[in-house]
Amino acid sequence: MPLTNNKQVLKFIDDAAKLVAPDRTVWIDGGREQLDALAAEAVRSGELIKLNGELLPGCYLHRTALNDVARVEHRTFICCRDEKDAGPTNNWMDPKAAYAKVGEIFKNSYNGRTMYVVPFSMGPVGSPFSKAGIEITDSIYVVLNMHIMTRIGKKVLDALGDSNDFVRGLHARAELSEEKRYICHFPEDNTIWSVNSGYGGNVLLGKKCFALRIASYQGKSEGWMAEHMLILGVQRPDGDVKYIAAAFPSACGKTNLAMLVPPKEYADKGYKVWCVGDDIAWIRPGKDGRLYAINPENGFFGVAPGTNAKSNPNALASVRKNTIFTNVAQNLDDNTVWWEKLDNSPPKNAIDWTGAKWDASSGKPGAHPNSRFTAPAANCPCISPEFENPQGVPLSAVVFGGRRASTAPLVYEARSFRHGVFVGAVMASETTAAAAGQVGVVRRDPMAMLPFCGYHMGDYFRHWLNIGKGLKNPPKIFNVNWFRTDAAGNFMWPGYGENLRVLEWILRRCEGGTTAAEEGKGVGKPCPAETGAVDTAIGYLPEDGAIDAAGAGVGAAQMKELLNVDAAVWREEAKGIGEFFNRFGNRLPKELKEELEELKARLG
Ligand code: SAT
Ligand code: MN
Repeated sequence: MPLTNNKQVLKFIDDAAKLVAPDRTVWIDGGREQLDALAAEAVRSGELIKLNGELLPGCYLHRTALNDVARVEHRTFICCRDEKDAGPTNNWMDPKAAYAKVGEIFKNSYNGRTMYVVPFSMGPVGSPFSKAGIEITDSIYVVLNMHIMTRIGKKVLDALGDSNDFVRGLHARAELSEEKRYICHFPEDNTIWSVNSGYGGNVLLGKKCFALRIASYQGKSEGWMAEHMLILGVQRPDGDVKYIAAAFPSACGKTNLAMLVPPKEYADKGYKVWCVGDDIAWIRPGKDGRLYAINPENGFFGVAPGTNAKSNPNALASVRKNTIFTNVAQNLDDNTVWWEKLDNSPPKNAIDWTGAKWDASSGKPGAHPNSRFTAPAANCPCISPEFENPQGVPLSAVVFGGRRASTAPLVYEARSFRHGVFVGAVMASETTAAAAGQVGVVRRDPMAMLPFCGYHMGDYFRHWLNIGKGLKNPPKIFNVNWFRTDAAGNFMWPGYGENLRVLEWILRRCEGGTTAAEEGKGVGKPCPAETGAVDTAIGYLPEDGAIDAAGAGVGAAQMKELLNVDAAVWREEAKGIGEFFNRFGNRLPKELKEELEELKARLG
């Protein structure tokens, strides 16, 4: 039974059904009974394995196909009418050609299968930030993940009413063929087509496909921003909470930072960190001239390996119930799960992510490096009381960061909002297992949006600058690098909870600092000494002792190394930035060219 009379919704479902030809159609109402029945069916078919009901109540394990373990950027397309609008950093296909080509693959692909119709909301239902979508899928795994990651069911259709403002998502597992795998976005049609994959980032269409690629396009015309950012609140001893949004590429520790546990001395003083989101932020200018952010998701799709009691106890607590694990190892002795660095005692009697009998002494990993947990946000012990706030939280700071063994110091502050856009635009990071392809190669990843911007990246930079110009009280912009290594290749900064020491400096800087009148000029001004920063060629760096590093076991000499800005290395960096900028031709905002020239001049 259809759950709505909305004519455009019904037409979308009808057209899809004609194409994929399912045996039957099931509307997902969001009720517990239906979801439990689907989980039971998936357990019977082997799609899910039910885990130990006492130790991990409501939890399941899923293994993807061996060729289907990460996002596939080379098979991801932006299908807008004019190729130029996709820009130099996206793959492009003509929409007509894409509908025809991928339509052939979808044709009759649901034969013998059920078509699930999943109405979902990105953002709290009824929030002015929120947007509706409908995902059609033939996978129960997708339905159950969408239930955790978004708000689903009839309430979404009720809120949508007769409106045509919803994103149309169509997904089919088909044959899981790599050669015929396509993740296509039609921003001008509010449409996403994903075929031949069953992996999260390719098939949970509310996530990267909608909440970043389509939403970034919507935000450009509607005056808001969709960003690959975590959102966290730092509560200080006086009880005041300040919010930070931070962009890092996939698998660079966004979930860990978002759920940070303060070091003991900070906790004792009364510091606390609240998680609003770990991956995506939708950001709008508020009436007071500040930026406000919501997390459009309702759960966490986090990387499992490396998650442990030290790196992220809050994530561990979040995955103890009602969680779906993907591609981790299964401990057969107690029917629980395990992944690398969870602890030092891998199970003796286990099955690895490929489904084979596994012994840690083989040297092979038990869990795939991009194995994941899908956990409800409500499970997180530090979930922010503002998580459901339909108006979002006001941002004091925006942080960009990458994984770089050298070059980028532990932290620096942009000289103005305009300079901050430059700092985000030239971000670079080493690639990770979150996407198919080589790992550990440094690439430019502007604002961590390289794989997620649904339109021309030059226009995206322009949009950032425009948003900034309209703000009376813009957030300050920073860059961090937790991943700098010494000559022996060891990380120099301890990371995890100790990162609060850096966030604390960032927030102190947000209290002093520039005024709105100075914004947009792109020129540095001497930064007030009482706020603890020194003016350098690349931006403001913490002055000696401004960050309490000793408490983290980092001595003065090491801190000096962590904050070192090597002019020769940066002159090389500036060359690389120039080459990168050349790719955008005349769609690169002139302000960013000016920023590069000013950086070069400061470097000498
Ligand atoms: O695979 S996802 O795109 O969902 C997660 C990520 O890569 O950031
Ligand atoms: Mn991500």
